[in-house]
Amino acid sequence: LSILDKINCSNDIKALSDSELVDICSELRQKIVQDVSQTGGHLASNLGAVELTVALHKVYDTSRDRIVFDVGHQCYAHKIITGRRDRFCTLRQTDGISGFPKPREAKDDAFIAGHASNSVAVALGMARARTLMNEKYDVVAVLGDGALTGGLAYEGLENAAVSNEPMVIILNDNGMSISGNVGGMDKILSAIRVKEGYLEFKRYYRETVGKVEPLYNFNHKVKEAVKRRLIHGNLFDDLGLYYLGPVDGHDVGQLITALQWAKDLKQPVLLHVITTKGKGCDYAEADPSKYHGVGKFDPQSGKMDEPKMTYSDIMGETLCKIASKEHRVVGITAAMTDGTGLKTFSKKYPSRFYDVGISEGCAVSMAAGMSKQGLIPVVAIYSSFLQRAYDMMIHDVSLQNLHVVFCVDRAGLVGNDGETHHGLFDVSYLRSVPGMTVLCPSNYSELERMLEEAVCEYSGPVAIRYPRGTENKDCTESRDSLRNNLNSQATIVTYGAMYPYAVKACELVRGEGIDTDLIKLDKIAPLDIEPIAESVRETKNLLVIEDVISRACVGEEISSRLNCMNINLNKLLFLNYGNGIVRQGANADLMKQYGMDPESIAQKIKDIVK
Ligand SMILES: Cc1ncc(C[n+]2csc(CCOP(=O)(O)OP(=O)(O)O)c2C)c(N)n1
Repeated sequence: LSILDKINCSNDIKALSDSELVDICSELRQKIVQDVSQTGGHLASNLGAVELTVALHKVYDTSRDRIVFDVGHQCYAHKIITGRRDRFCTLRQTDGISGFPKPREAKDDAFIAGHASNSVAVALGMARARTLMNEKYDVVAVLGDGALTGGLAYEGLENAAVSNEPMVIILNDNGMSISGNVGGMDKILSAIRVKEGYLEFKRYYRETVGKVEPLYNFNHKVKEAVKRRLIHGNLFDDLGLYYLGPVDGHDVGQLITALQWAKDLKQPVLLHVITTKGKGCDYAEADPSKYHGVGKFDPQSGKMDEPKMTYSDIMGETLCKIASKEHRVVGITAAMTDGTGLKTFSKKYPSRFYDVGISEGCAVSMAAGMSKQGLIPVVAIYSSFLQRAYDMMIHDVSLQNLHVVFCVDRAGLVGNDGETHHGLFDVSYLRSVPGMTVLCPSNYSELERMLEEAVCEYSGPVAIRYPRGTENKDCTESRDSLRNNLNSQATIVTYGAMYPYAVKACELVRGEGIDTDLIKLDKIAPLDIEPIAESVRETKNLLVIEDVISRACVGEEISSRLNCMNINLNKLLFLNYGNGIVRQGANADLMKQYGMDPESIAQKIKDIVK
C-alpha cells in the first residue's frame, strides 16, 4: 500500500512523519500526471502546488477550516487527499469529479471557483462571518501571482488589511500566469523573490527551527526579530498586511513552519510562497505554459496530439490580415494570448498588442479610451470572463457609442470546465448593451467575413460570438433548400454553433415527411424580425434553438415582437440551457441531457407540428 492509499482527510496527513510528508508529495505528483494524462486538465499549476497543499492539510483541517482556492484550477492534490482519490480518474468527465472546487462534491471544498482574483474577498467574507457568529475556524485564501493581476484581488487585499480578521492569504508565486505574467506587480514580485530575505529565512530555518521541536514553538521576540530581518517594505506591508516570506514552496517542512507561524499571528497575514510551475515533471517544468491546460498526453514523454485549427486560430489569423491593411487596429487580451488565438498577432504586431493580465474590465475600458482617440481596438475575451466587464461595456463603450470590436470566444458550451466556464450568458448581456451589434458565425468563413465587417464597416460596439474548438462540418443540407419551402409546417430559428445541429434535425424530420423553414440568423442584435414574421405567418409554429440561458434569449425578443405585430402562433417553443447552470461533461452528453442534440430537436419539431 502506498502512503496515499491511506489518506482520506486532513487528519490523515497530520499523522504522517516528516519523511512520509516528503514521500506523499511524489506520490501525489505521480497520480496527478497519470490521471490527468487520460482526462486532460490543469497540469502544471497542480504540480507546482503539491507541497503547499500537503502543508495546508498538515496545519489546517479542511473539514472545518476554510481554504479558498483562487481560480481553483490548482485543487487536484486537495481533492485526492480529501476522499476523492479513487474517483479522481473521472476528473472533468461527464458526471465525474470537477476540475475546480465544488462544495457540492465535498465539504472540504470551501467555495466554488473558476474565475480569478476573488479569493481574498471571499475569504474575508468568511472570516467576518466567523467572527460575527462567534465561531472557531481558520480561513485561508490561496491565490497565484497571475490572479494578482486582477483588480478584484487588490480590493480584497485592501479590505483584508484593515479588517483585523485573523486570516492567511497565501500568494503562490510561480512568476507565471497561463503564459508569462505581465504588469507592474510582476516586477515587484520578481524583486522580492530575489531579495536576501528568502535566503535569510532558509538560514534561520536551518539554524533554529530545524533543530528545535516542535518546529513552530517560537517565542514572540524571536518571531519579531526574524520578521524585521525578513521583511523589506513592500506593497503588502504598506497596505497593512503582515508580510511573511518568501518561502520555498517545495520544502514541505519550511512551508509547515511558515503556515503555522502565519496562523498563530492571528491577524491578516500575507505568506509569500515561491513555487515552480510544473514542478517535478521535466516536460511541464520546461514549458509550463504548454502544460497549463492540456488534453490527453503521453505521461512518459508529455507528447500531445497535434492541435487542430480552431475558431480562435481563425480569428487570430484573420485579425493579422486585417491589421496589415488597417493600421488603426490593435489587439487586446486579458491573460489569454494563446487561448484566444492572438499569439501570432502578438509576434507580428508587438507594438499593437496588449495583454492586460486577468483584468477584463481594464481591457474594455482601455479599448474605449483607444477608440475614443481614433484606434480600432479588437478585444478578445472568453464569453464567461467577459461577464466581468459588463459595466465597462455599458459605461465606457456603449454610452459614447465607441467602435470597439469584441471577439467573444468560448460562447456556448465549453465541455469539461463546467458551469463556471460555459459561455451561456453573453447573448443576454450583450444584447442588453445599448447600440451593441451581435454577430454569430456558424463556420470559419463566416467568422472571417464578420470580423472583417466588424472592423472595417461597422461603427459603435460590435460583438462576434463563436464557440470553443473546431468548425462543425457536419451539415450536408444546403441552406437554401431549407428555406421557404411551400409546405413548411414549422419555422425553426437558430444561429451560430447550433445551426449545424438544427440542419441535422430538419433533415431527420424531412425523412419522416415534415418540411420545415429553417432560418439562420447571422446578426441577433439588432434583430431583423421580418423574415421570421413572414415565415411564421405561413407555418404558425415556431421553434427557437439557442446555446444560451433562457432569460433574455433571442426567442423572447422574437416572441414579444411577433406579439406586437399581432401574429398569433399555434405553437411556440424555446430550446436552450435554462438557468445556465450546466455541469461539466462532453458537449455531446450535455446536449443530449438538455435536449439540444439533433435527435431531441427533431422530436420537438414533431411535437409542435402534431
Ligand atoms: C476572470 C478570469 N479570467 C481569466 C481566467 C483564465 N485563467 C485561468 S488560470 C489563469 C492563470 C492564473 O495564474 P496564477 O493565478 O498565477 O496561477 P498558476 O496557474 O500560475 O498557478 C487564467 C488567466 C480566469 N480563470 N478567470
